[in-house]
Amino acid sequence: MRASLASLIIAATAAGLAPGAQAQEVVLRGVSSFAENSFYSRRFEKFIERVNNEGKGVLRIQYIGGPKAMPPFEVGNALKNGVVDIANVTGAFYTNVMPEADAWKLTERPMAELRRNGGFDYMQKLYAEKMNAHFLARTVDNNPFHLYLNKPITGADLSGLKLRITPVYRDFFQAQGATVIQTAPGEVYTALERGVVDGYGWPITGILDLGWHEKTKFRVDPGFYSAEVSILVNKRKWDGLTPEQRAILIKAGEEIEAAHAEVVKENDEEAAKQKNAGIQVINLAGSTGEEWRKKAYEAGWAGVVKQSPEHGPKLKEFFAKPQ
Ligand code: 173
Repeated sequence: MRASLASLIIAATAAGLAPGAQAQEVVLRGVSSFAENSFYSRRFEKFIERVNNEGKGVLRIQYIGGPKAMPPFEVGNALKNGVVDIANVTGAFYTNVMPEADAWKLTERPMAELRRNGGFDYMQKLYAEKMNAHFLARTVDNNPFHLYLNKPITGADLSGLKLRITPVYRDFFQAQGATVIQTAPGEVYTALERGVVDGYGWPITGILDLGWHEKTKFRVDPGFYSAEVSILVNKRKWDGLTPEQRAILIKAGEEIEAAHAEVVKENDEEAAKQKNAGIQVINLAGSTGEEWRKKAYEAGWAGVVKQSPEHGPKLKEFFAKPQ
């Protein structure tokens, strides 16, 4: 009796591991580093819906939630260590794990081109080596960052201003003379309300979702860089998926990247909403504006190369606009 029970267990285990056996539904635990149902989570949330529809019985994403579930700057480590399996996160939030990830903000070529020119593959290798991660898809591109202020400026000089930053803006704003303090997005509203900061960096979209328009007087134009938010999968988990399971994720990811052009329309809609909310534009026109953008890229790349002397220059070759 005892022996036959043991042999049954062995047989059942072998069947479970045998190639070609019906795989069990895999559940991936997912988090977003942005507030649930806000602009920077919405594409990921649609992606989850799509995956869960197409993956019935094969693959499912269990959405744990946004920053209430996990602080944004901890998402990178949590993904690396397998505390979560899939994450919607921007490179600036995990420079502690992989400093090079912040370079995505400097891409001046579409992802489709980077996937052809070797730039994407170069990064994918770094994700595997440094972060135990598989880069699935970029959810946001074509989406410039701006400086938002409560005190007016007349030129590119930011000295005397205290600004909220993440690694995205640090090198640029400091080069222009600002004092900077890093906070997660969740702390921006209170920092503005209490006058702890005179302004902040943020992309063109999402301010109204977060209520920040109530505490914001000015937006500085032109914008600079291109916001990057992407879906990453823990590499061990990814490697353990069947081809069928991976195909579901790949397809849903490809659909997102194929729709990057749509972001431009959303940028324009959001600028109109900001205007209606009373946010005034400080337009650094003509050569001042050109200089502003030029300095942003110079300071940005200098920062990336300083953080990663080995990979920074290579990434610039792939990502920057051809000279
Ligand atoms: O400002 C930020 O918190 C930030 O770095 C960011 C990056 C991408 C999208 C939105 C915000």
